[in-house]
Amino acid sequence: MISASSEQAGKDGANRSTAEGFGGLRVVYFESRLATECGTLVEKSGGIAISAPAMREVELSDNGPAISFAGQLLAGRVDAVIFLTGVGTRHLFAAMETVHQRDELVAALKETTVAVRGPKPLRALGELGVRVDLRAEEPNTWQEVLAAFDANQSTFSLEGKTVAVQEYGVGSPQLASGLAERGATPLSVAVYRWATPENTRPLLDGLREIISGTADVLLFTSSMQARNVIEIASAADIVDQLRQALKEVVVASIGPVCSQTLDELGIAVDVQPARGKLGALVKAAAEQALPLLEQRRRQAVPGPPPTAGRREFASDDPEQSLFMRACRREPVERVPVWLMRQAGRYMREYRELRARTPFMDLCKNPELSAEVAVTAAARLGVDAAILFSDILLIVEPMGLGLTYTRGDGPRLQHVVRDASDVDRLQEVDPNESLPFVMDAIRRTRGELPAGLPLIGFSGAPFTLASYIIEGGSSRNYTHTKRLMHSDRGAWDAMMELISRSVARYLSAQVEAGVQAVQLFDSWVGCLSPDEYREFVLPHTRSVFDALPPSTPSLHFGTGTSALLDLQVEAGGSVLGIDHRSDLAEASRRFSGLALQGNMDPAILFAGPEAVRSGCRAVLTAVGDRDGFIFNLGHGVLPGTPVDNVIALVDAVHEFGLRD
Ligand code: 1CP
Repeated sequence: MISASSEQAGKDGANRSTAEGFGGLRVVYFESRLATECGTLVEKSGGIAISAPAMREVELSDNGPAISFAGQLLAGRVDAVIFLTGVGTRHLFAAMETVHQRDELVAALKETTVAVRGPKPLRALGELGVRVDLRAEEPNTWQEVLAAFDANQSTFSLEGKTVAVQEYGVGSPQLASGLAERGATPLSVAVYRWATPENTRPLLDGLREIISGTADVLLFTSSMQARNVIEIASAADIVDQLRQALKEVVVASIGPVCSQTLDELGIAVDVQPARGKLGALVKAAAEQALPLLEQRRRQAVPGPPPTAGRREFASDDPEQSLFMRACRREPVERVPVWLMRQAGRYMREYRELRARTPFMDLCKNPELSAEVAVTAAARLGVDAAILFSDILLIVEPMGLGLTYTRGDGPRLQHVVRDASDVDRLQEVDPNESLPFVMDAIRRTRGELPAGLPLIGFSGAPFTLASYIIEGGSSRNYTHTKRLMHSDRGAWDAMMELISRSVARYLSAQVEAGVQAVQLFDSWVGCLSPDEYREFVLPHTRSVFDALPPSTPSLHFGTGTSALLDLQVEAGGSVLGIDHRSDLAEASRRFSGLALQGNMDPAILFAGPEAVRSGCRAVLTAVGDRDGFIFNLGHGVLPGTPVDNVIALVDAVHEFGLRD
């Protein structure tokens, strides 16, 4: 279980079949005392648990006076109740409601005489549905409370009565002795504050997740949590955004009292279990969340996605699009923008699909992968779509076996470590063994607006080799470098086989209908320039040389400041620049080439203003050069607020205009 702030690791890792329960949806829960239990239940039901405690932890025993008062009240042993403060009244109810139903308490209070000291407890009782019989005059001190009883002596005499006094903070000894003087037995009901938590950061982080659209389900386990959520959001000045965002998530409430409070606060409840128990709440939410989200999506999206009209297409010919013209270094009216990993877990639409379908199934299902690619492009309003697939699918037909596991990311069943392993590697005929990719391209192309270009892609030979040898993600690439430096023959044979497969794969994608292709050499930055020149460059070059010359080819790597010249030598008509490289310098140095990049994807976590200045900095670095495509320096990170991504695309549309 994780707190809202620290949840990060493994979110983009694919998981196995999750067709049950929450299926990977992100569930924010506000429970404090039973936070651990709640988190475990959520995770067992297939959800990603995000703890956002909305109340300070209060031991049940601290509320002994409140609980024992409730017992006496329900047993008919209390004749009158005096409520002194509004907040105390609410806290008293919150404490009593941990054991009793509000309806019972309100009914029992009807049998007593209810007095209030001033307008605040009067309002609180009004909200709770409690009738008030006596009201103290201004200035609302204990004296006016006693005076109110004195004035109504004919209808209610204090003589011999048990009078409960709700006390909050310091008690009121004068009121107690005044009651005793009139023959009553005062019963002090001390209420401890069910305060907002001392450290509100996890709660605020949780609220920000909701606002940025990265949370899917909320679990409220008490009324006070709902009040505190609104109180904290108001104090942080995010209450309006929160209210707006609450319409998009599934809200689950533990029972009728909590639901009523949510309703009073203007928060619509979607799920309420028959039994007001934590387990029942999580179970009901897990069963209903996905169908509810899907139903909402269907209602909200008649036909094309709502933002499909976010951009206009100057032409129905993708070859004439801003993106393609920028690839060819022709003049453009505006800098085009698309984002690596623009479709992924940071986007709610994707998470909903993924909750039902394992990642690999998604990649192998042309309808679904087209839906993901088209939805992402439309939602963001970008100038190019990218095929939805993964660079590693090609290793499966090489005979290596591939699975995706949550947290660990991709895993290969067999790895290549020596020459005999290399001998067993199979070259890939993409039309035969990856036909679903070609189907996905045809389908995506058919569903995209006609003028919007579609980018195909593959892993570059080195990055694929690193997975093939390491068996998954790696930190130091020790096995890879060992093979590279110890068995040149095996290394070259492997790189040649991979390169031929990649070249055929990309050419088949072009035939199937993509307008451009990108080669992802994501991990090549672990090499020195000498290593790159010696062990990688010729192979990468063989891929670019085999591609149809009229198709723009984008060559991307990360951590490549020292390798850029060599990458240019290896080929590609557009060079990708990551955020750690100096874009202005690259723009001067590679004036004969189109460039793509390079805003740091982490800036997308810093809010719309930071995003706008990050965008301007990138555009300033390239000035008015022809041949520039706005992108990030690496892919969109998991957990990125989708609104900030949209703000970035909008900013490029605004600042990227050319004369
Ligand atoms: O839903 C899930 O849990 C799966 C997460 C996921 C997604 C959405 C993976 C697993 N791959 C993808 C899609 C993907 N991968 C796309 C298409 C989406 C888009 O761009 O809009 C693309 C282009 C990739 C490319 C990719 N996969 C790269 C190169 C890009 C880069 O970031 O440098 C790499 C290195 C991969 C491997 C991979 N696949 C998936 C993960 C989590 C990883 C990275 C693991 C690692 O760190 O080694």
